[in-house]
Amino acid sequence: MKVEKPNVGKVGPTMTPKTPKASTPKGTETKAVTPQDGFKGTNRLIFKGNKKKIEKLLSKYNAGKIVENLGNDWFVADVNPEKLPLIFSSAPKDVKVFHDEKVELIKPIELQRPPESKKVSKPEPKPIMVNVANQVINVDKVWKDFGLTGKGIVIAVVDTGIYPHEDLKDRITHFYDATVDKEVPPKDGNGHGTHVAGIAAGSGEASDGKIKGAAYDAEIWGVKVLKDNGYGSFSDVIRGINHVVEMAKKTGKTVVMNLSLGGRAYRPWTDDPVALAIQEAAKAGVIPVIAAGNEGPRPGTVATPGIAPDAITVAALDTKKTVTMKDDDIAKFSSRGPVTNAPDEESKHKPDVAAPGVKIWAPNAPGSEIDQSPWVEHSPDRKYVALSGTSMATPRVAGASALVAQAVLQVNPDISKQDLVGIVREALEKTAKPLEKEDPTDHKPYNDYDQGSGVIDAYAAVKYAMERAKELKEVA
Ligand SMILES: [Ca+2]
Repeated sequence: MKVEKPNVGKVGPTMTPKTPKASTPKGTETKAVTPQDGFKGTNRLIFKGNKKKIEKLLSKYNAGKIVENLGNDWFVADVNPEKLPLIFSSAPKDVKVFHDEKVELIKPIELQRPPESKKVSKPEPKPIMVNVANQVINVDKVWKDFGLTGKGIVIAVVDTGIYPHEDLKDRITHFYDATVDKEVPPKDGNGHGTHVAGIAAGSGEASDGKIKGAAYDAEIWGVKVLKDNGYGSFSDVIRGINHVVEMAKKTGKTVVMNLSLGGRAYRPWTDDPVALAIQEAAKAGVIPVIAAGNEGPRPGTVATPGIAPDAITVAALDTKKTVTMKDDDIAKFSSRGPVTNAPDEESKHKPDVAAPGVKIWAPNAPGSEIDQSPWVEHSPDRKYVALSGTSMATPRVAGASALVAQAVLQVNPDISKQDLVGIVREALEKTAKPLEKEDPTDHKPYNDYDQGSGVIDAYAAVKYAMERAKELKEVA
């Protein structure tokens, strides 16, 4: 019997990026930036390629020098602004050149209140709502029937950091601040990364188990790539991604990487450095789960690096706080496909799956920007906050991915990391349940540009993945 190898990506081995255009890409013209943005300047170029060749190119035109090594043959150089066009047009074919650009966390909806709503008084703290999210995607059934909890799997949270909340602190085994290139104790002055980590892997310790992440016994790595105000640069995000890949190689661990961040995607993924770094991570056996963005319901709003073909890109479901899916909708804010400027038909199709992302309770980082926001609802003890966004939908999928990966490794411990990436993705997509109703935002039936394959079903995905892992073991 011939068993098909899982498809790691939708696009296949199209890893050769196109040579960047000689002109300045649209949208990267000089912008007013301040150092507080976490963005270090418009004269910084990101290079991918052989260091000697890059140095030769820079010195030939006396254009500047390499100032940062981002890992995996990615570098940053400070370049004389007058020489920028020359460097773009003169780079050898095997050296890729990109502008360093600004990136930001995908802001929770609660923090995007229109100015007039500032008159509204802060919501009164209410008793903690039990999240229905784990039930909706059948994660609780995976815990109960299979005893899978994410144990032995790493979830790397590439975000604003992680506060050592009771629900998380015992399992944060590694913390790296990519914005200063240092290992430091876990911290999060923003609160976004803490909330995200809790949705992926929180134990529920501070809530008697009420507010749990999907993979509540997974190991957690925190990678801070965004400043406390939520902004950062492509270069720091690439450094963070490469750090996760290096750590995965060094430890041999199975790693799911969550990115609830993004920037406007105005170029094909083949010309986008962060999307390319994600592609490399997936090829190296790391499972990338990425938020679609909160720019919906307008079509063509999926953010980068969510446009990367090998990313599992996540849309936000509004469960209406009920377990039944009959009343569910894709959240209005959830970014919709098709991917703009996709280089081919296949990579137009994003997002990939959907998961609950409206009013999600998860750990609060005390003193953080989110904690201090007057628009955010807290639990009475202030241990948890409720937030909405594709940022909140994504880590639930990352947690479910960890459960699926754990199941696959139980059946087939010798499976290659690349096959594992492919099986996790395939299992989540093939078993997802699409909403079969009208999207109230455009009065058309929901399609795959709204919800991808549909709402994930962790239980069905685990069963599917175990079968596939068994098949692969038999042919090995
Ligand atoms: Ca519902």
